[in-house]
Amino acid sequence: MEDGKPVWAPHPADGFQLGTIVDIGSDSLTIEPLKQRGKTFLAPISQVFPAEDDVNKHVEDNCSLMYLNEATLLNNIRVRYSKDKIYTFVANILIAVNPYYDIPKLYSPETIKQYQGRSLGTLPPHVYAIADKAYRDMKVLKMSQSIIVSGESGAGKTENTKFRLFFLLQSCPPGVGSDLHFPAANPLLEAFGNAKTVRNNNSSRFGKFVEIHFNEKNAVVGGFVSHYLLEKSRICRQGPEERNYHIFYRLCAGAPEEIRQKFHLSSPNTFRYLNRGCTRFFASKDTDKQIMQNRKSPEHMKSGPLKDALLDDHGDFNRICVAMKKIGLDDTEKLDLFRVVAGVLHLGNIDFEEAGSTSGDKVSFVYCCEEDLRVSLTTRVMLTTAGGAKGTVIKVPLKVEQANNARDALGKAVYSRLFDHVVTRVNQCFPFESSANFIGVLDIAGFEYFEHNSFEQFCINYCNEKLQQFFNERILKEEQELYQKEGLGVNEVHYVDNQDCIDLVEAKLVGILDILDEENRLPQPSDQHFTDTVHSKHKEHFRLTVPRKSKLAVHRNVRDDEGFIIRHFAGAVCYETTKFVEKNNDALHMSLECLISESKDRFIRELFENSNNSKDVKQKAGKLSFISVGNKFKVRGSSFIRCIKPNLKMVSHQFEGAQILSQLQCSGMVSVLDLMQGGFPSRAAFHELYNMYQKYMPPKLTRLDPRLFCKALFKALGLNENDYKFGLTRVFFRPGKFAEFDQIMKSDPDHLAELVKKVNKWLI
Ligand code: AOV
Ligand code: MG
Repeated sequence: MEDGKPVWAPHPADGFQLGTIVDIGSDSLTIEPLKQRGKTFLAPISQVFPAEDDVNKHVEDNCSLMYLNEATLLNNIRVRYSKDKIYTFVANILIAVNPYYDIPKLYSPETIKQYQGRSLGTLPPHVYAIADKAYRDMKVLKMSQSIIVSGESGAGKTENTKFRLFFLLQSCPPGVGSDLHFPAANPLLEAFGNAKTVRNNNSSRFGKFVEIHFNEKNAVVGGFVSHYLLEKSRICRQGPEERNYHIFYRLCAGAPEEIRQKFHLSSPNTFRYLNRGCTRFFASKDTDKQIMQNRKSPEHMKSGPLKDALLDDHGDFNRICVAMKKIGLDDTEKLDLFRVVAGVLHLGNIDFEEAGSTSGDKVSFVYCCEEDLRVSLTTRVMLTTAGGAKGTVIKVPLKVEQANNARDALGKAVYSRLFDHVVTRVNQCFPFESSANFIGVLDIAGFEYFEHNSFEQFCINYCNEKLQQFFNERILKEEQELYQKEGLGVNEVHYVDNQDCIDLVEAKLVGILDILDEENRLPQPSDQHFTDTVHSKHKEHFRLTVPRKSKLAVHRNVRDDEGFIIRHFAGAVCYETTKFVEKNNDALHMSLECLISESKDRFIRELFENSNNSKDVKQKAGKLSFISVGNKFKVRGSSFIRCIKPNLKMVSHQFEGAQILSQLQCSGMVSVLDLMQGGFPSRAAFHELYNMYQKYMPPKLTRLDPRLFCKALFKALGLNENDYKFGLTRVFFRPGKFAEFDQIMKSDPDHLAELVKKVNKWLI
């Protein structure tokens, strides 16, 4: 960094600010901000970065900047965002900022046409460019492809996924699958698997991997959706200002009168499973009893159903009915789904503390007779071995809290089976012929870090840790391998391997997941014992620490070590382990299992029959299915999209630099930049350069083969030999140098004539 030249220095709100260095200390710099002359502040050396000469300039591929660092990347994205250019490349990785409004024509059919069959980099960055590259790579390499999208909640993963699928379906030659009902399947999956959260009004609470299958002729022949890790805790309880899955409210708001009567539907605020996310009336410390009383207060009754101003539950109900019809669900199947949804709501209203509750009879229309349900929820069947009389059945009464838990476990089990069924049903509507290859699109919840983090965040962050590893392997390792293959003689590329963090979670026996499963098998499992075991098995683990008192105990009245901190690739997260055991254990106790298998409702029985009955398999289903999806996307060619949320308010035209910067850091982009800055981020194949420039060059030069052509051209131009390197098949450029070269070659005709003269002179 030169004296007097502007640099990027940390800024609390904007991420970075321009300034100049006025003094240099041993590990910090004194900076004078450009906007506040005369004032200075200290900044750690490691957080001050060189700025480009023109900070208002933006580039489509961030690698064509001279200085590749987090500050110039943030600035490039900022300038582009202000001009509605939400997509930016960093080499082959696409960064997508959520605009929070519809940018005119950005996704129009004309735009689709433009991007079909065009090489990456020839048109401005776009999600269509990534989709087209996947399709072309599949065709040329005859290999399945995956597109992996990540980013935090509300960053635009799901929207971008829809655009990509749409592009692919529009772009390939017509096959049996060209009328694939993906567009209709989406609203259905979202109705059952998405919910309003504080971060996103339409947050996907499950991960999905969508495959589009192609035949030898590259025509679409089928599709398949896999899902995993549906957030089950939401079914019974939601955080402040959050909602349960959309379908519950839509059914309450939009169902026609006959369905309302048949399923005893009323306004959402009369159901325990729906009314606890609303903090207007209930403080989170309220007990169940208080909540029930408040619910009957005149103030609450007046307010009407729990309605969100931004969500049109009534209209959305009609839209899912249309979608159901499109994918071929008949009226009976539709009613089956609605009946179970209503059943879950009524189940939630069963009270154990108040005698004479009337909700049991309503739930019985789905499950079984009221008496059986009551008995099964309040007692537990156990087999005794007392006195050698093996197999005597006794009924043990449950405490109120245990009965509440049994009720909630049943609600979660039923709803998650219902969701499995919806996905299966959606898959049945896709045609499926034998396919040659597929393009898979992975959309999972991004890294999450809240004030309080529980089992859900633990699972999501573990998935992201695995994705990050894959990203490292693909981007960083492959880069290194390419340098080697091309004989560039570049030093080893450094990156932080996160295998140790993954092992901490998934290793056999000693991994956190196995310790948790083991805890569940104990006669009296407890969160505290589980936490202690985790700490005792990993005393000196680099990735694991005991939270300090200040972190946990202050907020909740818990022992100061009830939890653990994991040092993830994207930062340390403190998990509170209260309820880990319960959340991991979705198994129903035996009497509920029996009850369900004898349900008088055919559909309910089927939901449970179809699943594997082995308890262990059931328990692990969520995790296993992720691991299998993990293997699916791993073996193929892949592209990455990093989605960015511009602000927490979820509004357009607002760029909150500091929190965007932290997303870039979390997504591993900063290590990519480090790699690029030290390496050769831009590259072009010899034959491409030859094709591009031969028409301007004298015949003597164009008679050379592409490699020699390039060598001669570079020499003739007098390019600095430190700025590029010749590999076996392509030339590699230092950051910013390809852009310079391109600038020279694209200059005006007069200049070009000069250039040709230069080349000619050199040739002689
Ligand atoms: P997510 O999938 O990344 O969050 P979404 O894709 O649901 O986020 O996007 C959130 C909202 O942002 C959408 O409902 C749109 O209103 C808006 N949005 C996103 N992308 C665009 C775009 N390209 N153009 C216009 N609006 C957009 V989560 O599933 O919560 O992790 O769990
Ligand atoms: Mg989503």
